[in-house]
Amino acid sequence: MTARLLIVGPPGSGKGTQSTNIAARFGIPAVSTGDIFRENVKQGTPLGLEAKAFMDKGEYVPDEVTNRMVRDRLNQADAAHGFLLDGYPRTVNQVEVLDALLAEQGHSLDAVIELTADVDEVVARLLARAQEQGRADDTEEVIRHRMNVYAEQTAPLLNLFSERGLLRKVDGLGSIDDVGDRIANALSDLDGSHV
Ligand code: B4P
Repeated sequence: MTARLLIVGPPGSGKGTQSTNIAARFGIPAVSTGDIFRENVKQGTPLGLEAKAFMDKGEYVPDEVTNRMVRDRLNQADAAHGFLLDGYPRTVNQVEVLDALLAEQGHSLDAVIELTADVDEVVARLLARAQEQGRADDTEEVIRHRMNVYAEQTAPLLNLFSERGLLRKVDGLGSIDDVGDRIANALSDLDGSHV
């Protein structure tokens, strides 16, 4: 199946958690910019060294670096028939770069999933993750900063996707399975299935 999808939502709303299932259903790769950065940090690559300082503070990695990385990833063979982008685009500049890349390929987006969740719930989730995984950006202070960065730089993009008729808003509160079912319903016209 061909599908070009985005999943957008505040930190901790469940983007990464839901992405694998959605991507498997459509037979497309889930591309998480956060995961690619973390893998590079782990391997100690130049990209990882550059990204780490921003990530640890809860800041966005500069657009130029992020855009280059996504362009390379989407030009790989497994993304030729579609992709689910998790955590990209997050800024106006990133939207412009993605638009240009898709236009070059003669493609366009099919849908943008917006996962909603209130601040207290996502902070609680991320603090729970901090206990399990010890991510450097999961301290309460950095989490609250990431929420502010999201509100300032990424939330405004949702209007833009709404104006384009692409936005599918999904309640991210509840069990992981319930949220997964809601997403499946929201996308059912794209693959003809119903939950
Ligand atoms: P990300 O990796 O995207 O981190 P995130 O926003 O916190 O979301 P994540 O996917 O990890 O969490 P999820 O909501 O699934 O970004 C990290 C950093 O990378 C950014 O701060 C930035 O520095 C950099 N970066 C990434 N993309 C960038 C870009 N485009 N431009 C610039 N910089 C960029 O889940 C969170 C937790 O909630 C999990 O523990 C999960 O188990 C739990 N959870 C999920 N659903 C739940 C549910 N229904 N109930 C209970 N718990 C749930």
